[in-house]
Amino acid sequence: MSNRTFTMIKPDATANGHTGAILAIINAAGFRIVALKMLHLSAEKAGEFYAVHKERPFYGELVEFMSRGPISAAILEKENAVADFRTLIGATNPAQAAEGTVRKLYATSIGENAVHGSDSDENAAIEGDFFFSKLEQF
Ligand code: 3AN
Repeated sequence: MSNRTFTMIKPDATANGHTGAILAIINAAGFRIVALKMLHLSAEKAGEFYAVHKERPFYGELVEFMSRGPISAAILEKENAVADFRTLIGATNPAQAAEGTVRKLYATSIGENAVHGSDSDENAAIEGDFFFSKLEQF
């Protein structure tokens, strides 16, 4: 089991001014931020990041949304990081997200759901390396 996961604060949460609040929740839950940057993905880069979802009906919408405005990307460290972070952010659909989770607090829909969290140790490493060189991971 790895102790790292990867997250993005998505364009909706960024535009709504929730970046600081979400980072504070992440820290308060015991995650250490070991890489962090704010950037605006091109549609091409967003499409590359979400290539695993290429065949899903919402792929075009997802790429359009993720390239709509700036995001914050981060690598987080904590024991059992992947599973614990998914618990912290809540269900993909905010209507089903548990009370107190980041998506319950800040997501507006299943598509615009405030944050991303890796779904496996393997993907956490791939996704972190997509955004950060080894020199930028502490
Ligand atoms: P999660 O981010 O909770 O792991 P996935 O991997 O099923 O969820 O989906 C990846 C992203 O695709 C979600 N974060 C969400 O932004 C978007 N998405 C998932 N399902 C839908 C849907 N039915 N309609 C629009 N966007 C969706």
